[in-house]
Amino acid sequence: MFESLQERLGSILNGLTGRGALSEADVSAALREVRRALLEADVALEVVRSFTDKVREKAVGAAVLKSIKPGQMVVKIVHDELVEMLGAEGVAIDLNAPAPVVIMMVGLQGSGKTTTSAKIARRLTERQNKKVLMASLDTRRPAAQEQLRQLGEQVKVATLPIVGGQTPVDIARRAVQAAKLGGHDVVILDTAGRTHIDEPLMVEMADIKKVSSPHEILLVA
Ligand SMILES: Nc1nc2c(ncn2[C@@H]2O[C@H](COP(=O)(O)OP(=O)(O)OP(=O)(O)O)[C@@H](O)[C@H]2O)c(=O)[nH]1
Ligand SMILES: [Mg+2]
Repeated sequence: MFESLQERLGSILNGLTGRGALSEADVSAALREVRRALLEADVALEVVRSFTDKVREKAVGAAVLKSIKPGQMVVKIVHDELVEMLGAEGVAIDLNAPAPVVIMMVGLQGSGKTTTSAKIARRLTERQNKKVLMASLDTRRPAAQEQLRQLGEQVKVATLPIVGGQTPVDIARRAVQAAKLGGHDVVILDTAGRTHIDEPLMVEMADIKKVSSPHEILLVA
């Protein structure tokens, strides 16, 4: 989103050169594009409003550094504010619990849960020397479990053997059991996504949570 925004802002603001400070009109033109880009990215209207208000406050009258164009200055302010809004400081995954520590991955369809599971598994394995087991609880999308198995192979992290006909709750239970038996430090449960929040999904999530007692539940967005 930020890249497309940068392009759009670039095109409207390229014309503005050689001024000492950002004027109200410069900033307003840029903020129209920012608002549009955020709305297109499905950001809630209220959030968009408060975000653009904050950027306006910082940008109007801001001195433009000699070496850059006013458009680039607005982009920088927008970037800094986005970082601030999304959280400037990273928070480490909390593994401070008896092994196996269960991490449950949740999120809408296609948000990157499976990919992120593998990335986290690799990181924990390589940097924190943890023995990790990943399990796909996605019994709906064809080949979802196979997708995680292949990613596991790529990052050299164990995956729970695939058994046909099991429910997500069955698989969650089996994963925790296997991790206990196998002496794993961490189990990552990759759940199925949906296009929207629906009742069966929420019930399934609650049941998975009940049987696996995750120490961390990570929303992938
Ligand atoms: N550019 C980019 N693409 C990503 C990232 N993470 C995942 N993807 C891609 O996004 C697509 C969906 O990723 P998955 O990890 O399968 O997403 P998912 O949430 O598990 O999807 P479902 O299980 O179908 O709900 C794949 O084509 C990934 O390669 C990322 O960080 N950056
Ligand atoms: Mg997936």
